Amino acid sequence: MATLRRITGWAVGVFAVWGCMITAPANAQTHALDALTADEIRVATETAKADSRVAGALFPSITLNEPSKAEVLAWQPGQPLARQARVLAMTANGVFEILVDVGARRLISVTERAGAEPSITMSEIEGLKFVLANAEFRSGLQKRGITDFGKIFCAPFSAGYYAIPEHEGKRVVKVGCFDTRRSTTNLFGWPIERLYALVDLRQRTVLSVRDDGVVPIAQEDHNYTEKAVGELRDPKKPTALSQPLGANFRVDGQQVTWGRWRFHARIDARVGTVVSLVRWQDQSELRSVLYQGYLSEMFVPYMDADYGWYSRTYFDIGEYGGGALASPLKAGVDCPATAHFMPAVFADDKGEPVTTPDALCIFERAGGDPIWRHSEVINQTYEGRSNVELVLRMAASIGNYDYLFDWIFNDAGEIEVRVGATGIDALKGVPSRRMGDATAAADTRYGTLVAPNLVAVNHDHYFNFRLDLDIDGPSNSFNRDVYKPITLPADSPRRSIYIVQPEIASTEKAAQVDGHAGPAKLRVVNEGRTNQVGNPVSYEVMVANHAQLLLDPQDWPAKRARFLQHDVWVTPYSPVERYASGEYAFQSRGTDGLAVWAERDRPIRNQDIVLWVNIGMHHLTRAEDLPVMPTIWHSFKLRPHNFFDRNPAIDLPKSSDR
Ligand SMILES: [Cu+2]
Repeated sequence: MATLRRITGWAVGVFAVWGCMITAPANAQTHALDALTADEIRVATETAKADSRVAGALFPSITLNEPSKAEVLAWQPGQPLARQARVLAMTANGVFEILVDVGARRLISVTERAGAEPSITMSEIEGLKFVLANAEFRSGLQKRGITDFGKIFCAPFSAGYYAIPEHEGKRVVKVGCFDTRRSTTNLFGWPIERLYALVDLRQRTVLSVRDDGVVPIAQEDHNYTEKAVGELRDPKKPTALSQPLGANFRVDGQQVTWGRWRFHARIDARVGTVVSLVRWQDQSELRSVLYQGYLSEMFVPYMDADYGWYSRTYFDIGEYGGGALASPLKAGVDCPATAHFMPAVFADDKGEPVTTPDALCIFERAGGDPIWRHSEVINQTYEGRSNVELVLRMAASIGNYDYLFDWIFNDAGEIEVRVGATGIDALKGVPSRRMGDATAAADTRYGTLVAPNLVAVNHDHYFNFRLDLDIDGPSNSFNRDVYKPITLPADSPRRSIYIVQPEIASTEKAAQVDGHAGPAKLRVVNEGRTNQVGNPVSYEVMVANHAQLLLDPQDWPAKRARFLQHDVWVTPYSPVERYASGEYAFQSRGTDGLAVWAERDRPIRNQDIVLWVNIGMHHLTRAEDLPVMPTIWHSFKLRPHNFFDRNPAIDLPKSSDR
């Protein structure tokens, strides 16, 4: 194991677990940003229940209420620590935001939020069985040959917001079911199509049933166990990562040290992985890069006009919760066998703690790539170093889809954020079995026939990341290096080149970036600090995958997802501006969130600023997506730009090569 730099106040008593070094401080000290423990969740629930209005409430979320940024930055291990919980309570009468001082077991505040609709809770999903008591819905199922209602799975599809008068004041989902008679691993392969119940989750009533006619249920096997797949190819000889001397990272509670990098990582029930206090140990100085980063929202609009489908425009993070749906990672498949696994504790909607084992994994990987090299033909010299990176990973299973969320750190000071999409396409039952069928043209207007009786509906996936970059401290500016082609004077043999024009944005609107506006490099700059030759220090944000939302801006889903109007936004830091879709995404109306905040056009130069980066994809479906999709990755990268005086990976010794 390589020598690890010791961080002041950490690391006392070192022992090895799972092949990596875990340090147990003598006085186990909670970090200011640690997720709530099981005990803290219990105290939060108990304390919140002391308010009579909360009697009988469901708790859609109970999470850490972070100390202020100033407090976190000033805090040193060993100092007393205020621990607060943010409790969301939902009753038939209202929604309450409750702040609890967990240490003092004291109610700080209870605020009623009129009209707020929290994310869908597990109790609401489990309670959907009342739909099957509806005679019209039962009759619709029977018409489709379903007589055993124990052999179906009914899903709550969030119904969005469309200013439909009958929906006003209600907590609306559309319920559609799947035939599970043949199902082992795949719950979504046999849709019972064109039969939907519109449901009010609050009153637990069926508002209406829509039956647009019987569609045959798929007959083929869409499971994906080895047995279901059929003949298997010959097994491969093992290809495994091996770390015979142990790993090079250190995990201390929720703090991670690897190479020059130090950061804190927790899983939040709503947004999933939250990476905080990302810093680079530069000689004796711990230099700040990213105060905090997380996925603030996802948006997955389906492109199908039919009744059961037009409303499928999911805000997965705000409507369902990305972190609470973390699925345990399997060693040797989801993460290398050498990985270190960490559990996550969440609150269920009764306010009880629930532990998800192996929710996060951390591992190093050497992919056989050089981090840098040069071979010189003239004097026959060669120097190169291998790239080893550190990966922090979680996976969320949100309905039919599985998403992998990676934060990847390397020795060149770069951070890559990758989102992997796998799992099962949303499938629509159709009469067509082959493209030659008379019904095929109509059936495939909105998607691809991927198997007999199944169309995978076209859709998009968007991911909005909130990145509170603090490049050598909070006072930063947003700079766009615009590549500008110029024509050279007539006496020049060369006709054209480009020059680079830096443009520092003074306000929010000036900083909004649209990829189609032309090529530019985007950087967060600290204008108050320079590197050795006098250039201001900065980090570049390199976005590999933008996708443009093609919806009419006046269409309700687009109004609710206005954070997709620009590829990159910059706002001044505000602790209450946390999610691009606003605090409450379920049935939101576009009256909260990034686009609303940015309307103020606040000053952002030499301020504590936050970047909001959108990445996305159009998913034109295909046969290979079945029965489970091969993982497709989308990403962006944070990359130092004049932050250092030279290549920060230049000091890697040859003995690190793999
Ligand atoms: Cu997709």
